Amino acid sequence: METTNENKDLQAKAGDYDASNIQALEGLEAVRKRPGMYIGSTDSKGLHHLVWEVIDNSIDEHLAGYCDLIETTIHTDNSITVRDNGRGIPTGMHEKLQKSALEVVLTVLHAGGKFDKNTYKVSGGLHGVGVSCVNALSDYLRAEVHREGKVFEQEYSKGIPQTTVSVIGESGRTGTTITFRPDATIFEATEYKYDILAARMREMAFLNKGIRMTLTDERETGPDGQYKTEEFHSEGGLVEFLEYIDNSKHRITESPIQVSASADDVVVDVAFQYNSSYSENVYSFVNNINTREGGTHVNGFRMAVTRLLRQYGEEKDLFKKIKVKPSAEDFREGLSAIVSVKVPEPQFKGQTKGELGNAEVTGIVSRIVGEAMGHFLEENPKEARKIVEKVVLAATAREAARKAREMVQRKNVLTGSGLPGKLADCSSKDPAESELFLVEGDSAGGTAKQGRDRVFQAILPLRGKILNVEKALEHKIYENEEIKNIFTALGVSITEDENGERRLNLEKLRYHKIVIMCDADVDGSHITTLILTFFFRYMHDLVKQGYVYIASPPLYQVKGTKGQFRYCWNEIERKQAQEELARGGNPDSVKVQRYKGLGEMNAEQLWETTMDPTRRFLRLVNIEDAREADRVFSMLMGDEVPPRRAFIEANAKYAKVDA
Ligand code: 0RA
Repeated sequence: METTNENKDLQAKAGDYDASNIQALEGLEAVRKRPGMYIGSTDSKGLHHLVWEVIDNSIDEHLAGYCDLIETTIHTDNSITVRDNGRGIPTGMHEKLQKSALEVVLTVLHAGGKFDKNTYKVSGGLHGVGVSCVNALSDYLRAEVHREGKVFEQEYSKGIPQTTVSVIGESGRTGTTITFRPDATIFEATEYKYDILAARMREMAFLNKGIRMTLTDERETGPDGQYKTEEFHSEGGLVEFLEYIDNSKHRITESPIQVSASADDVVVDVAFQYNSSYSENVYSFVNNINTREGGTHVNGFRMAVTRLLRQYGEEKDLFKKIKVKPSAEDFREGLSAIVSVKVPEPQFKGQTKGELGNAEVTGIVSRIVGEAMGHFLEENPKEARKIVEKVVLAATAREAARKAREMVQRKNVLTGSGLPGKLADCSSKDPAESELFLVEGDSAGGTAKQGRDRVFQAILPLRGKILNVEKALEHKIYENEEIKNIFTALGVSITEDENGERRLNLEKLRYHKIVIMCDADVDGSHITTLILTFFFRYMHDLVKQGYVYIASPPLYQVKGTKGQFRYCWNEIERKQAQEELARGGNPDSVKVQRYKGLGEMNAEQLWETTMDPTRRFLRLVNIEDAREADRVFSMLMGDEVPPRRAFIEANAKYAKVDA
């Protein structure tokens, strides 16, 4: 047979095609072999990451001005559908690779980014690896594209095409729909958590104003027979975000200070305000990703605020009342802010890559925020004065707190060992194996003392409501008996450097597990929230380093007729135990005891259910839990009534179950 030039061409292309297929397969094989390298982990976090990977692409379409709706559905088998109304993934022939662009996007690592002009992609971070990773890690994936009047479809399994790209109909709209089911042989966790998806979508809606995101859970049907569903949408953007996080706080300025500007390809969006609380609350983002540890953008923001306020206060001679110079920290008390930047090539630092490293960003943010702050102070002299008065108050309180702290610390030296009288210490002196239980109430404290293993478990009973940290001034906190006991029992102290920055000194920490043990009822959970709030505000590093835990006492004891019994931690276990213990007998003879408080258990029961390391459940508290406790707490205890009422009403049904 004769070989024409045309045929040669085709053969050459077929050769390229094979080669590109092999490359794509090798790429996706690498993702399956080392998924952690691409999506961080294969636990619940990695599982949820797959959803963000897909949604990020739809958000990119929004940023490019083509998409205003992203609908996400969790199906009963924990597969996910993300549907957007963007341009649709291109379906034409990719010249070089000789296959549909759709297939390229779905099989070639990082291919998504090569196509579009959007420069605000995340590199170095975990997002931005591309839909192809999701494809590789799914045992089923289907892509449907509406584009150029047609509907295209292709199906995959573990990244391998099961069909070619085919036209299955006509369409009058554009958009992409991706359905995927994570491969259960790769992920340890396969269950999607509604709350995790909802929280991040709420955040994305605030950060990308105008986008409409919906979340539907087909695993849950309401009383009306409809699936559980929610819509996230914000026209106000960062200002609304700020209102959401500061919801229960009493703000001292009329409306937030806001700035959106860009310089040198860095886009800066900031909203901030002062409230009457004592803590700083800065949420920061780079390319829509939360930078939990801040970084150069946050530094630039803080520098600008401090610089402008200091200048203003000095010019107007407003600091004359205080003996000490206001420290940087004094300018941050009661400051709430959202700092969001878009950076073309972000460098992430730190162990969790949660900190922006790009040095050039500090100056850019500082300049932009400084300018906006300058205008604000000039145009709003009344508000400016209120903010500076707050700084003066902070500096005064810091001075009083330092004196109070020194008193406490000096006293400890005078009383010898300095350990609180109420502490039942353990005999071990090795912090790594020692545990401190903070127990609500003297009576439960007594039971815990009898039940514990005294070699490595110490007990510190705390009386009732310790102290309302929200309202108390800092020096009052150090004067509070229970708080002082916690400090001295733990062996930690707070020191202040020459700039007025406070540090928690953990060198003499006496226990590496600090366990909060409260009743399993509404009061107990309030006290847990209160203690967590205290830790969040005053012992941040303790939480950050993973030393703080919450004990989980059982909710029920189910007793059979022959003396057999089971402890249960939830409703499912209770039902199971009731069925099992009744087996063959009369279900009514099975007795259920609801433990309302720790006091209803004897020492032995408390040991076997809640304290024995081989049988107990301890929940490690992370900084997000503590931050949420702080938020809930300011809502419950703060001075704004309406949000508190709304919260209590919304949670009334839970309160009843617990009561
Ligand atoms: C490559 C190029 C273009 C868009 C996309 C990919 C795209 C990917 C996803 C993933 C989920 N939804 C998506 N929407 C779009 C640009 C398209 C063009 O230039 O018309």
